[in-house]
Formats: sequence, structure tokens, C-alpha cells
Amino acid sequence: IDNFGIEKALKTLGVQSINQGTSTGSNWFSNGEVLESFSPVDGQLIGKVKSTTKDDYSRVMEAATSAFKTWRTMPAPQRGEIVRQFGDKLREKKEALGKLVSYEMGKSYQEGLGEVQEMIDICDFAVGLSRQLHGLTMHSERPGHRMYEQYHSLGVVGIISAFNFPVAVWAWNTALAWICGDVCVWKPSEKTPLCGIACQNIAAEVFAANNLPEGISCLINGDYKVGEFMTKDKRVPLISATGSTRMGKIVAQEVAGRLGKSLLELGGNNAIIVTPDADIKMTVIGAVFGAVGTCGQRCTSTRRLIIHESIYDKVKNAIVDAYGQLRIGNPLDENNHVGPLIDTDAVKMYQNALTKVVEEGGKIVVEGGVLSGEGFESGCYVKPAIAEAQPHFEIVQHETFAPVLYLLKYSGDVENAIDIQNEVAQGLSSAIMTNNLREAERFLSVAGSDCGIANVNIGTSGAEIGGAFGGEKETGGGRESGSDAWKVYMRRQTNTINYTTELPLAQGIKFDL
Ligand code: UN1
Repeated sequence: IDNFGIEKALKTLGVQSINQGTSTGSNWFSNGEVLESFSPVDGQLIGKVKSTTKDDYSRVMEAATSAFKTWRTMPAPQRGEIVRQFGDKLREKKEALGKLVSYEMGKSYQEGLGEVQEMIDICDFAVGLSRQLHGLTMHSERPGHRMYEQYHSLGVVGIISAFNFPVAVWAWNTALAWICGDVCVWKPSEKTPLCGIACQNIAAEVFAANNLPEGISCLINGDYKVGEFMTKDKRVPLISATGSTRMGKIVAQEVAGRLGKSLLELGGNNAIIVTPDADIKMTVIGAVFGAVGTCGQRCTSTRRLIIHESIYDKVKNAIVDAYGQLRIGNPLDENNHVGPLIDTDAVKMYQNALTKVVEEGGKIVVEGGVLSGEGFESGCYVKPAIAEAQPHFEIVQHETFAPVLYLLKYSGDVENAIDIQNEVAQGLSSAIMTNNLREAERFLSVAGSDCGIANVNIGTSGAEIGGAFGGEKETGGGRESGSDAWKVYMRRQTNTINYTTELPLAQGIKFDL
């Protein structure tokens, strides 16, 4: 069934009804069991993908390690030129890829396009960065000596990504890794394998057009067992993993066990603090988009609103009102704000959260529920819900990947709100709505938010690629995308050169022969 031009988009992206799920660039092969990708939009089977076996994986690693030897010797600005071409291809295919993201994952078409825009942005960023992989120079304590540091390519980077950003998170990693001279092996979520196939086709086209080896970009498919091939493989010096805290703990321990590096981007439990000095109109837009955008399935989604008691009712009423305007339905139809959850398991978790919050003493102020009937046949459409709760409720402490927003009340100073904000295990994104300079600065100070992202008069989601993205505590500590996040994709080397005829030892040590 053609859903808003999805057939044409699949064709443009080279996605077949049955796809080989393992690729070393243009060379496709797979021998594993078949994964089926059903759209949460209409429940239709979009396509099938063969998963990667251990033998397939060996072939991938052969291609990747050999491609690395060529790729790392290419000057970084020339690698940047390849990434520039990749970004151009993404511009050409933006609509098609945005549509596939929307159809396979369920986020709105606008957000699908936004995700592809993030890919384009990170490519531009990486192109500029390819001339700026700077190290420092320092003064040696010894006469006639020079000391400096340089960054060298690291090797094969393993990327494990989640269903909610099925293309952008790969691009944040891969665009930087490529300009750093690394090659990538990517395992997309088994819930969105076709997005992986589409991206791989685009990358492979660029590498082939430039006579570059297969294996600079590799794709593997399957569930966590396929991810384990990489986490256990000492030929993969860096694993970048995005997903749940549960998954991150397993990956971190596996990789640490062989002293590899991991870059972890895990769960969030993001809050907006709304103080008596908040602009209510801005608060409503920020909070509602943050809570219901991507149907509450961003790691940066707003889960908690911490509202001062003096404005509590006003804010609550404004938000409840705004929820009344939300249109839920086919995300490819641009009239709708909210699409489906990824699958029926996610629906169960959503229902469980609503039951739990009531059991713990919370009060529902916007009713949830699963939608049925025409247009909702997939069983994945739910109503965004709001509950009044207490900060310490177990369910409030927990990240539920669904559009459930908790309203929490604070009294007294902004410090009390900051305490509530910080008293969760996760530390990804946070925000304060205030026009009071003192409150804003306190929130940003060392005694303020403990998250990797802290915003003033902006919601918790929708970060730009220019900043380092990631968080503390159970969010995993990794930083990817902008700022100096590139450094994790390289190995640092300190070099000391003696241009005299003497060999003085450091620390003035005498060793006469
Ligand atoms: C994620 O949900 O995994 O800040 C990433 C945002 C997006 C990225 C989210 N730029 O919401």
C-alpha cells in the first residue's frame, strides 16, 4: 500500500523487499535468519533483511581492517572531501530518507526530515574539522628538544544505534570517525534495519564513485548477539553505543574487559524546571514538544516538569489545554503532531507506567489510552498522557520511552527544584524556564544541574550538532557530535624530538657511561 509516496522513496533509496543485511560497502552478502520490518504507521511489512552470521562478520572485519590501512593514509582534508560528497548525496535524498525514517520508525515526517538535516549538519561540521584535528605543542625541559602531540586514526569503530534516531546517530559517529581516518562497522537497531540499508547504499555510492575500498563503511544486522561480535572483538578499539542503560552496562563491561574504549549514550530522565519568572507561552511549547515529539521516544524527551507551587495551576492548565489540540495519527500526514510508538511492546510499557503512577498515588490529569479503529490498525498509537506525581515515585525515577509526562511541584527557592531535578539516576538533558538571571545562573553553576546538557528558556530536546551531546551518571558519560567529541575517535601520541648531539635525560637524571 502506498503510504504518502513511500514506494517511491524506497525505490530512490534502493531498499528491496528482501535485503542482504551485511555489507562491506558495495558488496552485499548475508547468511543469517531473516528480520522482518513492520511499519508502526500501518502495520504493513515494509521489507525483510537477512541478519549477519559469525562468518559474515569475519568477512566484514577483513574488509574493514584492510580498508583502514588505505583510508588512514589519505590526508584528512581529502577524507573531508568524501564526507562533503556524502552530505551532498544526503541533500539529494533528504525527502526520501526522511520519509523512510518516518514510515519505519513512526516519527512525524517533519522530524524525519529534521533527522536527515542533522546528518547533513554533522557532515558539514566534519568537513571543516578535517582541517582542524589539532594537537598541542609544548616546551621541553631539555635544551634542543621539541615536544608536541598528534592525533592518529584509531582503527575500526563499532557503532550500535537505537531505533529512535535510526539514521542521525550513525551519521554523528560515522562522519567524525571517517574524517579521523577510521572505518566503521554499524549495527542499526533490529527494529529499523531498512534505514540502515538505505544509509549504507548512499555511503557505498560515494565510496565507489571515488574508487575507495569497500569496508570504510560496513553494515551488519541482527539483535544484540550480532552487537556482541563487536563488543568482544579486540580488533574494534572503540564501541559507540546508543540505547538503554541496561544495554550500556553490558556493553561497557564487555568492552572494558578487554580494555577497549566505549562511548555510551544511554537513557535520560529529563526535566524542565518552571520558576515563578517563567514565560508561560514558551514553557508550553518547549514542554509539549519535548514530551510528545517523536511520541516521547527521544533520549532527550521531557519526562518531568518541576513547577513552582505559585504558578502550578496556571502552567498545568495551559499544558492540559495544549494537549487537547494534539492531533494523533499517520506521521506521514503533516497535519498530525504525534505518530505511533515503535511497537506493541512499547505500548505495554506505556500502559504499565500509567498503571504504576496511579498505584503509587499519582493522579492522571490527561488520560492516556491506546487508539483503535481506522488509521490505528497497527495498535501502536497512544494518547500522550500527563500525571501529577511525587519526585520519589519509582516510576518517575524510571525512564519510560513513551509520551508520559509527570508534573511535580516545588516550593521555596530554585535550589529545591534543582535537587529534585538531580535526584534521578540519569543525567542527560535538563532545562530551566525563567527570566530571572540569578535562577538561571544557579541552574548552570557547579551546584546546578548535573546533566550533560543544561538549557535556559529552551526545552530538553532538539540539541544542535555543534555542541557535544551526551550525559552523566547512568546516561553513560559519552560525548558525541560537536565540540571536541572527535578526540575519542583518535589515538593521541606525544612526540619528543632531540635535535642536539647530546642525550640529556628528563628530570635531570645522570646516567654516565
Ligand atoms: C536521541 O534521542 O538519541 O536533542 C538523540 C535531540 C536530538 C537528538 C536526540 N538532536 O533531541
